[in-house]
This record gives sequence, structure tokens and C-alpha cells, in this order.
Amino acid sequence: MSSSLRLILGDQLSQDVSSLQDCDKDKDYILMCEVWDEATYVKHHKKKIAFLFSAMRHFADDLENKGYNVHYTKLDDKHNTGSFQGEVARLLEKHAFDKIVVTFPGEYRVLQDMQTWEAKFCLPVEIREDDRFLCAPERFTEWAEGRKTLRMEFFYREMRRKYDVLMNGAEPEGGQWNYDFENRKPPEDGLHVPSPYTAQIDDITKECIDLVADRFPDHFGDLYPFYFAVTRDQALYALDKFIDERLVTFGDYQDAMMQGEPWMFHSHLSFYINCGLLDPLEVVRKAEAAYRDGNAPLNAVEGFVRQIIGWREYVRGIYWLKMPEYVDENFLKAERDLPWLYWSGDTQMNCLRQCVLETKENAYAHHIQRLMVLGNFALLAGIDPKQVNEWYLIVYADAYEWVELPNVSGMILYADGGYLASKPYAAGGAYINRMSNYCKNCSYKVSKKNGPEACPFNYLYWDFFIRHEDILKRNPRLGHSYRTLSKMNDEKIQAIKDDTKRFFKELERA
Ligand code: FAD
Ligand code: DLZ
Ligand code: SF4
Repeated sequence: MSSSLRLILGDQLSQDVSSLQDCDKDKDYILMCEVWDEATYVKHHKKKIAFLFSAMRHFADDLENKGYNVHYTKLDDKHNTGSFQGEVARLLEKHAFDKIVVTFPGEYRVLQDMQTWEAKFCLPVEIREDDRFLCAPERFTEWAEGRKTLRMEFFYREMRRKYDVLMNGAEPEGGQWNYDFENRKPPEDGLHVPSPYTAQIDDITKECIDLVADRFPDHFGDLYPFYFAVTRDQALYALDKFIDERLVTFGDYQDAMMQGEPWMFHSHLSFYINCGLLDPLEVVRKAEAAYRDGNAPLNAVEGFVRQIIGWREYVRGIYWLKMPEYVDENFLKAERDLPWLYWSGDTQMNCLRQCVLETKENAYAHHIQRLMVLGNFALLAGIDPKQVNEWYLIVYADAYEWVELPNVSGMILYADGGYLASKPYAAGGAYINRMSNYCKNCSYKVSKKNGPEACPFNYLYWDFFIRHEDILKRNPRLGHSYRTLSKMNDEKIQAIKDDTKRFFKELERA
């Protein structure tokens, strides 16, 4: 009787994941395993581990209730080998299988491991496409071929056409592809942000939280409050809540940051989309339906849809196109060690402090916090891309290398020399002041450009452009910055350099 082993990873928790298609409930076995290697190859945020273990356990229960043979290894099982490979080997010893079936993993290192299994186990290993993504790596490669640099906008338009999202025949809905120019409202005093989705902690989740507290005490992050959805039903509820309560204002305040409001009008769905509890296209279709029904404006829905069928697919395409070299990219030769403040939040820079502390509490920060505060500082300070990547992979519950690495090396650090983004997203304090209310509670003065009281972003910004003049000056999108720089006198340039030197001296002492 032919029988196959179906391995399902922690970020493949979808009933229609390709490795489950044609799974025979009588003959085949599903393997899911909590393994030490995955939980510690970087020291993931405690909340991320508890979330994934609980979602995995709930998913395994669902499959069992549907009549599948599920072999589930818990972290503390006596015979747990600690790795995917070891757990596959253990199940192969117990049962005779003719093949192993897996869905294409989200990380290169896991794929590399899987590619050795056929020889190791003397069994065919079928690595199936992950068709939860809308653009297969081969299609992306075809699209990218012959282009020296890539631009998300053109890729996004193709995805809109292909999946018929917000289209009006052959034309984009409303006549324009992109409504970003409407999505830059600063936060206003008294702005009411709805409360985010909060799931009840059930026995399974409680067990996972306790396990993580016990086994990973030295990992970063808080376990409580724990609010994540851990089942598909809960994730669907979180999706509906976003569509009903936040989507309408998502566009307007997409770039806004407010002290004490970590969730703003974002969806907080990346955890669920990335681990499989939600399907990206179903999320997009629901948002589009809200627009068609007159419940959300076009700028909000287009902005939201672009993040998912545009950016999300685009960064994944770049990941698989550019791996394995992408991890080593360091175009700007950034070498500074990651400052301790990224773990402790211990800094007088209020924007950074807020973003780090919220990350620690929630395993979440919204896009602009990740990009324009935490990322902007890493870029301007010239922090080593490997260390920045590791930090982002650790601290966010939605982080897997396929999505984290291009966002960090490509989007924030310009480490790929402009392959993903057309220019570095560098900004001074004025941007943060315009888009947030952090500066009101800061010991530094955002209006001051130099001296010990000045907002460090102000002089770090110019020092960055001075440091990299040789390679960045030729970028036409940076023409304005370099024209301004060329008008600065020697005294001003020296003040920028002196302030930067003093700032890093103090940072190293901290
Ligand atoms: P929303 O603002 O509600 O956006 C909707 C959805 O769009 C998200 O759920 C996500 O699926 C998708 N999305 C939006 N922007 C991006 C993007 N740039 N790349 C890919 N998908 C996107 N996202 C991750 O899922 N995992 C990561 O590890 C991750 N690391 C990041 C690191 C940096 C430096 C930056 C700048 C961005 C990173 N992002 C990452 C992208 C983005 O910040 C998060 O997807 C988003 O903050 C998740 O919150 P949300 O669900 O509330 O998003
Ligand atoms: C992130 C993660 C963690 C912390 N633990 C596990 C685990 O124990 N078992 C598992 O199957 N998956 C886990 N994951 C998710 C994997 O790291 C992820 O599937 C791979 O990185 C491929 O994307
Ligand atoms: Fe951040 Fe500068 Fe504003 Fe302080 S003054 S919150 S450091 S941008």
C-alpha cells in the first residue's frame, strides 16, 4: 500500500497548502514538529514562539478532527531530535513510506536542508510550489530578467491585471494605479484609534506560553499581554474586525505614528497571512468588496491591496531571485555593531525608545516605525546589515527570512545598492516630527540642527550623505539632498561631523 509522509511547517498552517492536496486520510501521515533548531537558529521573540506553537497545535487538532493521521512532536517530547530532518528520520523508522511531500519552505536554509533528504533517506522528496503566493519564483525571475533594477510599481500593476483586483476593465479603478499621495496624513490630536483584536487565551495557548517561559527565558520580549489569534476562525474574525473598523482610515493614517498607539489603523494580519491562517488573496478580495460596497474609500483599499499583492509578493520574488548572495550584501560597507538600545529601549531618543519598547511588548511594530524610525536609524548609523537582519528576524512575530531580509537589506539599508528600492529611505528629524507626536516628549529638540540638544537624526542624516557622497551623488533621486549639501559652508559641515562623532562616542559608552 503506497503511503506518503507530508511534512507541514509552522508557517504552512493552511488546509489547502499544496503538501496536503491529494493527502489520503487512510494511508498518508502528516508530520508536524516543534523543534529546538527552528526556535533557536535566531533567538526569536518569546511571543512569536508561543504564537506559532499554539497555532501549530490548534492546526494539528483540526486536521485530526478531520480524520487525518497526524504525528505531532511537542518540544518537550522525550525523543524529540530537535530538527526537521531528525523528526522526518524518526517517523521513517516507524512507518514505511514511498515518498516525502513538502511545500516549498519560506527560508533558503530550510530548502537547502530538504534538498539533501532524497539522498539521505533514499526516498523521493516532492517539494511542491507554495501556491498561497500569487507569483511563483520562476514567474518573478522571468519578469525581472533583463532589468538592471526592479521597481515594485510595475510589478504591482501586473499583479492587479492578472488577478483582476480593483480593475475597471483594462483600466485601474478610479483611473490611477496608486493613491499613495493621499495617504500621508499626520496624526491629529484626539484621533480615536479602535481597540485591536484580542483573542482569549485557551488551555493550549496557556501551555505554550508556560513552555516558552520555562524553556526560552533568555529570549527577547514579553509573553503577556498575549492577544494573537491562533486558529483560522479567530484569524478570520480579526480580518473582519479590520475591514469593519480600520480599513476606512487605513490609507489616511498609513504613515502616521502616535505615542501609546502601537496599532494605529493597520491590519495586524501579517502574522496570520505569513503562517497560513489567512490566505493573501482572500484578504485582498474582502478589502476590495468593502470598496465595491461603499464601505471604504479607494485610497484606503488601493493602499492596502498594494501592500499585499504588490510589496509582499515583490519582496518574496527578490528573496528567491537573489539568494543566497543577498544575505552578504553590504553596498554601503556598514560595520557598526547593533547598539544595545535596540534591545533595551534605553535611549533619550523618544521615537526610538517608543518603537523598541512596543516591539518588545507586542512582537509588532507597524511599517513606518520599522522603516522610518528603527530602520532609518540603522541606515544613518551605518549598522552592520547582518546584525540588523538578525534583530528584525528575532523581534517580529511575522518575521521569516523571505520577507524580512529584502525589507531590511533592500528597503532600509540600501545594502543591495538599489536593486529593490530606488534610493535610501533616509530622513532627518523633520519627517518623524511631521508624521508623529514623539518629538513633543523627547529630550532632544527636533528644531535644532546641531549641538548636544539637537535631534540626532538631523546631523546623522547629513553625515550619512557626506560619508557616502562618492557612491550616492550620482543617484538622480538624491539630487535635492546633494544640492543642499553643496550649499553648506565648511563650518556647518564640520559641526555635523563633530556632532556625529560625539553622538557615537556617547552611544558606545552607553
Ligand atoms: P498593514 O500595514 O496592515 O499591511 C497589510 C499587509 O501588507 C501586511 O499584513 C503584510 O502582509 C503586507 N505588507 C505590507 N508591507 C509589506 C512589505 N514591505 N513587505 C511585505 N509585506 C508587506 N513584514 C512581514 O510580514 N514580516 C517581516 O519580517 C517584515 N519585516 C520588515 C522589516 C522592515 C525593516 C520593514 C520596513 C518592513 C517589514 N515588513 C515585514 C513589512 C511590514 O512592515 C509588515 O508587513 C507590516 O508592518 C505588518 O503589519 P500589518 O499586518 O499591520 O500591516
Ligand atoms: C519560526 C518557527 C519556530 C520558532 N518554530 C518552529 C517549529 O518548531 N516548527 C516548525 O515547523 N516551524 C517553526 N517555525 C517556522 C519555521 O522556522 C519556518 O517554517 C521556516 O523558517 C521556513 O519558513
Ligand atoms: Fe526622535 Fe529627534 Fe523627534 Fe527625539 S526629536 S523623537 S530623536 S525625531
